[in-house]
Amino acid sequence: MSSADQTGSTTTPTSSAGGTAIARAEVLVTSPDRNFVTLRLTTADGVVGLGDATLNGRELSVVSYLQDHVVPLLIGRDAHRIEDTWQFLYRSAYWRRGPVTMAAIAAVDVALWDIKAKLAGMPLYQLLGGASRNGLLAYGHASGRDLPELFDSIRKHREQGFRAIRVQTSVPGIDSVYGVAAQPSTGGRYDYEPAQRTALPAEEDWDTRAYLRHIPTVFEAVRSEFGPELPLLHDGHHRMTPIQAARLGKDLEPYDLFWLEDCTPAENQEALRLVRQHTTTPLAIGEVFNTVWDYQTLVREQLIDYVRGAVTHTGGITALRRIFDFAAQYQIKSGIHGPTDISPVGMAAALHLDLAIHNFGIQEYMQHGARTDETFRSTFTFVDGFLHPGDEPGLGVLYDDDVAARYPYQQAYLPFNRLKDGTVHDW
Ligand code: CS2
Ligand code: MG
Repeated sequence: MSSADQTGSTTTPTSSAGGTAIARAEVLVTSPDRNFVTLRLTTADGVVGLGDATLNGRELSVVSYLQDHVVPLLIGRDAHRIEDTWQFLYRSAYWRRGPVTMAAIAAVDVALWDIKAKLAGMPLYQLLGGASRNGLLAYGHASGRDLPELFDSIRKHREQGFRAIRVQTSVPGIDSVYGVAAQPSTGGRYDYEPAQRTALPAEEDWDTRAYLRHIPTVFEAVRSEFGPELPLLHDGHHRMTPIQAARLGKDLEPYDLFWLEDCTPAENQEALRLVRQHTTTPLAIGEVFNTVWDYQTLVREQLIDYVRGAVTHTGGITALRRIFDFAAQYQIKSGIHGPTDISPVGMAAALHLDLAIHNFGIQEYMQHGARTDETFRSTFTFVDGFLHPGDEPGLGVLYDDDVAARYPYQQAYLPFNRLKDGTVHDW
């Protein structure tokens, strides 16, 4: 059964917009290697646009938001009116922000940009101002349960062409740590996927003191094995307090990180002042944020160096572009979120935006599995460590309904953490 059948679709005749009126809006759910939610808009003239609406572990909430509340508003609207549609969806709901709302708006926004670029006969980045560079530096995810396994993973990534590498390892005394692949990658592809297809979320354990003691020793070993040149990144996944984050940033300074990501749960933006006062390790934040307001203090006070928002979770290209333009005034660069839970549609949107903006920093690239690539056929390339969105009109992604229909939705949860005494901790 195709996921379009599962969630239904709506078709109405065209309105005054004529051939560019949105005639059909389908919410598609498929689970090739993991769950993906895609919005497909079709104009009266038959031009198709795709938008990613995947919200890891909460996928069906966005399906409902789109299906029940947004699709009926889209039918008959002129697909050309991207800004007006964005403002209408954001303001008319009255209830603002939030990951479900902003993922739904993002899907509409990206699908409309896809349509507009196809109508213009240009790759989307041309409509965003054209290319500001030739290719996009990407970082891959290396991990290991111990140093030999980690070194092996770093070598495999370098063989694949990666010129920047995120490093995550197990920590002695903790059973299961964020970002460490359960088994070493066999085909060379990093296969860590935190969401698990289970009825309930898996429970993991955590000990911040053990982590803080261990991580600097890992980076010391990696630098002495691979030398000073290779850009190295690390993700703290929101687990530290500001003072703990300050200490880690300071301890990592000798190893010259490209960035330390999500050192604290950053809803409390002011808390980053304390981290910043103590360390020159560059900071990246924002994968769980969904509007410019989440960055207001972080950017204006230059408390971070990289904005990590995803096109998919930040209201689309229209909204993320504004966040980047705001950040640019403070010499803050982009580092768009690109894990496997961003679909190839969301990834393609990110690459078009990356190519066009001036303050591009780096792009996360985790690489989808073969079944996902078969479901979403995309034109983007990864050559010599650099990504490029390709030059097909639009986003450059095709959704194959027949392949998608083979992989029905499966319930999946992200794991969660408890400290040794049983207290729930940030994951
Ligand atoms: C992450 C993600 O890519 C990253 O930096 O922190 O792996 C994140 O855990 C998932 O996207 C959650 O959905
Ligand atoms: Mg992260």
